[in-house]
Amino acid sequence: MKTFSQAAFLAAAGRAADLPPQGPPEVAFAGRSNVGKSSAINALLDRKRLAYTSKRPGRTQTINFYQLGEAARLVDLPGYGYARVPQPLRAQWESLVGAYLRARSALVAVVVVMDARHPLTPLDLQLIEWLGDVPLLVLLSKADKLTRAQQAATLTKVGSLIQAEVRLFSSATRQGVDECRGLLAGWLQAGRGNKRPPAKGI
Ligand SMILES: Nc1nc2c(ncn2[C@@H]2O[C@H](COP(=O)(O)OP(=O)(O)OP(=O)(O)O)[C@@H](O)[C@H]2O)c(=O)[nH]1
Ligand SMILES: [Mg+2]
Repeated sequence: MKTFSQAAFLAAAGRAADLPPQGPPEVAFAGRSNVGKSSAINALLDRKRLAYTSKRPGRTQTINFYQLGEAARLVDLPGYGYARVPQPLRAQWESLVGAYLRARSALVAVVVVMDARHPLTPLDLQLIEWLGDVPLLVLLSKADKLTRAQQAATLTKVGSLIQAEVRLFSSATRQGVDECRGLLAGWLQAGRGNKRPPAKGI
């Protein structure tokens, strides 16, 4: 999909009321804080700093929308599970991200990013269960931190436990980038005529 190289920032929403109107099919990136969601979006779009990244967890606090040409959007979600975020902010995360994931009929697939060294945390599993049957891609990120043998073992383990596409990924070495583009392009193209119904309660 050539639109991966035609990305532009579209909008940031800090409250559900600020979400931009629905448009073309969207794929959202969810996962724990600091696992590399924003870095994965930059790698897929071949841009260094379109999505803001940081060594400190909790960098992305708004839902950020990136437009790919006319035909698609990628959506960077704030991370969850960062223990030092105060309780009211966690409630804000739930109301913002929950509202988005529940009601967005343009959402055709979700990428759940997990650190390949610590996959399938309880919060990851809760999210996946809640998402129900939306097409799912699990990215095992920071794969460059694992040996080849560890990568293979992690891929097999996660693939056997989760009903989803599962891929090793590294924004640092670009491992997995082309394959993920292919998967996402397929979902985005199919999604043009086939938007999902809204999910029920969180
Ligand atoms: N070695 C390595 N480091 C990575 C990779 N991807 C991201 N990082 C680093 O991990 C840190 C967090 O990356 P982000 O992309 O900001 O993570 P995020 O999931 O968007 O984090 P929040 O917005 O806080 O939820 C940064 O220091 C990145 O440079 C990767 O593939 N390999
Ligand atoms: Mg981020």
